[in-house]
Formats: sequence, structure tokens, C-alpha cells
Amino acid sequence: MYRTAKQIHNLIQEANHIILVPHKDPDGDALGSLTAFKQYLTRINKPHTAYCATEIPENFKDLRHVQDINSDETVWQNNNFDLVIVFDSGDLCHAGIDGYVAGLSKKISVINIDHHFTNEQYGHLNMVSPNGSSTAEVVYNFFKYNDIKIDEVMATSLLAGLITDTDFYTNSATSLSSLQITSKLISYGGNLKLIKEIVFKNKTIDVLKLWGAVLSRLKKHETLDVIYTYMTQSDLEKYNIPESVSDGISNFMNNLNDGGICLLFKELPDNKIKGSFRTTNDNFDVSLIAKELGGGGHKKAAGFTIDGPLKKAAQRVFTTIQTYKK
Ligand SMILES: [Mn+2]
Repeated sequence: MYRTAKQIHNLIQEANHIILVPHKDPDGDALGSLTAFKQYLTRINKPHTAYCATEIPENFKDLRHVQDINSDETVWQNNNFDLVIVFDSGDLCHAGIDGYVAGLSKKISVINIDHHFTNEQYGHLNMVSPNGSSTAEVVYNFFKYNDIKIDEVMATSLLAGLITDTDFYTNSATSLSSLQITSKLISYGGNLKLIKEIVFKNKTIDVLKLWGAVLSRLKKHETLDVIYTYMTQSDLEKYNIPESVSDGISNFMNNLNDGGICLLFKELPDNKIKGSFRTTNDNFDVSLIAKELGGGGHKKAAGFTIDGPLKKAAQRVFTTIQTYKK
């Protein structure tokens, strides 16, 4: 990991123009890691652009540099750029840039900075630590290995990643190193209060009403020991809420003291169904089930997207869990 961090540092020094990319529908870890990096590149006067394939959730706009991330795909025609750094994405498709990268006629390098267990090692350089709590932890190590000073802006951004992925130090990603790094980041001036407000205290009355509707449909699949529910497009329309804002529900379901696996189905506009697994049970590695369904993630939190409609998708997922359990 130390050697990779050094190699990445060299590539950055040599690069003319760098494109930074988080995964689609980015969360606090993807955005925190990217903006910490953006602060570093700004400080060393390295030309760069931050690109996201989808819109950024509204609540992150107060995090420094988030407003400078754009979805303008013409960045991929910029003749000068020669390096892409992808954050918190197990594959290029999840980052929404597989098509752009495959279509480039010139030679560029891709750097993959991540912590997903299912990461496909798609980069020319891969700084991936499957045991890391967050991509923010990997970025923190990148800065440390290269003796890069972590300023207040970087510390605050990295806290956003750690707090998001450990669900405020409650889920199984919470580790000794995540807590040690957090205390370091606070000592560097990281603004924990701001991050708490950005990541958690961000729910409107309508969002909580939507949660209520979704949670009122909770069911238990007795044979599989799966607790599940679903959210439809008409739910989102009714409460006038973008899909990305509904993200916390699956984490909240993890508070249940019942069931082996929690599962949330979300209907997408294109008749696809997005599923999110959560578990706190040591007997399950939900990333393996998600992978089987074409998705990926972590042992205790993973997701996938498959064809709808809902009923058909649910059937397929239950069959897959059944096979996994055998
Ligand atoms: Mn992450």
C-alpha cells in the first residue's frame, strides 16, 4: 500500500490535468474523499476537474469544493487531461464513466482509490483496502505516506467519509483505525459538528413521511430470515423527493433486533430495481449475494440493480439468497 501511494504521488506530479470522479449518486464517503483530494490538488496548483455522472445530493452543498463538481461530460474531450482518479467505486460502471474511458483514443492512466471488498482492480494503480472503514481512510493513508499536510478543509472532508461509512461509529466498519484517524482529523481542525449536520441532520418532514410509508410495509420472509420492504416511484412523486435523499432507510433498518438480513427494494424510473442489503449478523456476507446479482459492496452492506418489475425482482433475489444459504 505504501509503495502504491508513492507511485500514485509520482503520477500526480507528472500529470498535466487530472479528472476526479466519485461513484454515481455519491455519498459522504465518495464526496469527502474527492473533496479532500481536490483541496490537495488546489494547494499544489495542479490543474484538475471534478466530474460526477449524476447530480450531487443537495445536503452536501456546504462541504467545501462540492459546488465545483460538475456533470458536464465535455470534460472527457479536454485534450490536456491524462489522469483519472476514481473514488469509492468498485468498478468503472458504478462511477458512470466506463463508456467515456473505453471511448478515449489517447493514453491516460486510471487510479482506483477504494475500500470495497468486491473492487475489480480496474486501475493502472489500485489503492484498495477492503478492510478499510471507508475510502476516506485510504485517502488519509495516501496523505500520510506522502507526508502531505492535512489541513482543516481536508480533515473536515475526510470526517464526512468516516462518519458516513461507519454510520457515526455504530456499524461493523467501525474499527480501531477509523477511531484513531477520526481523533487525528479533529486535532487537525476537522469540523465534526458541520459533518454531523450534513450527513445526519438533513431530513425534511417529507423525507420522514416517506420513510414512514416505506417502513409501514416491512415484512419478514420467515424461511430466509430476511426483513424487507420497498419504495416505489409513486412514493417519491407523492412526497416530491429525489431518490438519492432516501438513502438512510436501509441503514436505519439495521437497527432491527430481528432477522438475519435487511433488504430494501427501490423502484427506479427505467423499470429497474435497486436493492440494498444490510446485516449485522456474522453468518452473512451480503457482498457475495449482491455480486451474484451483478452488484457489489461490503460484507455487511451491499447493493445491486436488476430488471423489474418489483415482484419479479424480489422473486429473483429471494431465490439467490436461498442458493447462497445452502
Ligand atoms: Mn465508502
